[in-house]
Amino acid sequence: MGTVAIEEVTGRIAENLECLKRFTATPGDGCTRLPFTKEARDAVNYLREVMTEAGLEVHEDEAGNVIGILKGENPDLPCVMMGSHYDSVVNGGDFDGIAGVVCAIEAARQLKDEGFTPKRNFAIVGFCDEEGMRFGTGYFGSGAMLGHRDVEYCKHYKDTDGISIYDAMKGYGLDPEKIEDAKWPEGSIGKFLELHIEQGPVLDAKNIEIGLVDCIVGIQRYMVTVNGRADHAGTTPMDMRLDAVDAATKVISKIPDWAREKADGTVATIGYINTIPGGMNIVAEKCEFTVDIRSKSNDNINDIANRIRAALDREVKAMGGSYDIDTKLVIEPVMLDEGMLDIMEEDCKARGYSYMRLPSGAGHDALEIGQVLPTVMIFVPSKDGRSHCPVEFTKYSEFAKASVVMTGLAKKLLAE
Ligand code: HGY
Ligand code: MN
Ligand code: MN
Ligand code: MN
Repeated sequence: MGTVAIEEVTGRIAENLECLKRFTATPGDGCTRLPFTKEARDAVNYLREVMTEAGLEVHEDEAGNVIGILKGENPDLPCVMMGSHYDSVVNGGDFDGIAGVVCAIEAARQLKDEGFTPKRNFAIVGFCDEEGMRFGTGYFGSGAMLGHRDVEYCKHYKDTDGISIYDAMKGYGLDPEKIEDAKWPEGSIGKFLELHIEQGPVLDAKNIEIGLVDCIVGIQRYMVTVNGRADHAGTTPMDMRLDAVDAATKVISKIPDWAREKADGTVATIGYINTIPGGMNIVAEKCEFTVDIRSKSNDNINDIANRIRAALDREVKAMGGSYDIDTKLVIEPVMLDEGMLDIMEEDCKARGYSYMRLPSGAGHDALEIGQVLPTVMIFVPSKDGRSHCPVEFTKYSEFAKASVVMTGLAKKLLAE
């Protein structure tokens, strides 16, 4: 059996992704597929069907990941794993994460269609809750696979309705007490490959077809709550207030400049601000806000996090209140595997695909897995660099090109 025509690869990827667009809580307004929801369940059921049709042995683990195995001659060898996440942000795009899951299934289909029998297992994974959108965390499924998530973690983090990961998992039909069973045995995963949209402007602006990702930024995420005192907005003199918003905004307004000053791509984002009780004629008792800091330099991230703490000490003390910081995520930058990047670079040259090496400013399951295993990513262009919004777009033919290049890498690794 010969290699699969690129047109057929394009068609199969398109069919799967067009079907998956249905599984959103906000039809007509982007993809909203949060973990442990009906939309997640429907998407996983569809992925199970497609994995089964592709000849994979399918199961779901205790963390909500969906896994399809293309059996190798010697299943005891460390497997080659390829995948991405099936969850999304709110009102996000139709390709972030899920396209990497579909292209991983397509890689297995291509190898089966060629009659290729791998020496070792080829594990195709759709990860649960990479985004951290619902609970403010991130990399839940990939972290659990590595043994980095436990029952206490599941009980601690809650969504804005006060539902913990623990209770959300139970509602989804999982047993959170067994979360640690999602860990794969030491040494059972050899290498991890992830295909993903760039989510930034570089490839599209340079009209380059393939991104070979050489590093992924580190990320720190916090939920800060400034505690003041609720008072009447009309009768309370300015010098008698414990105004949580006044203190919080004095800190918030400084954070973007601290990132800009680094002048090396470091970024800091305040994505969520909320006041409690939230009345226009009530001096806010509390002001909560998220901080998302990213950089290729871990020192830069730590420096900005420390400056935030120092500013909170100063401004909140002056206001007479207090503050709490809930640490949601701390993950260091990761360098990806040069050897695997070189193999894909040679293949791009042979196929005549334009390519470039570039860093990832977005976090990915590869960021979590790359902390401990040889990992590589391949990017496809994002139209106008837009992502995490309904206009996110990549041509299916662009996915197909990256898919055949990553499948070529997988085939080499599976033949060893
Ligand atoms: O936030 C991110 O970078 C990713 O999309 N989860
Ligand atoms: Mn993603
Ligand atoms: Mn994302
Ligand atoms: Mn990501």
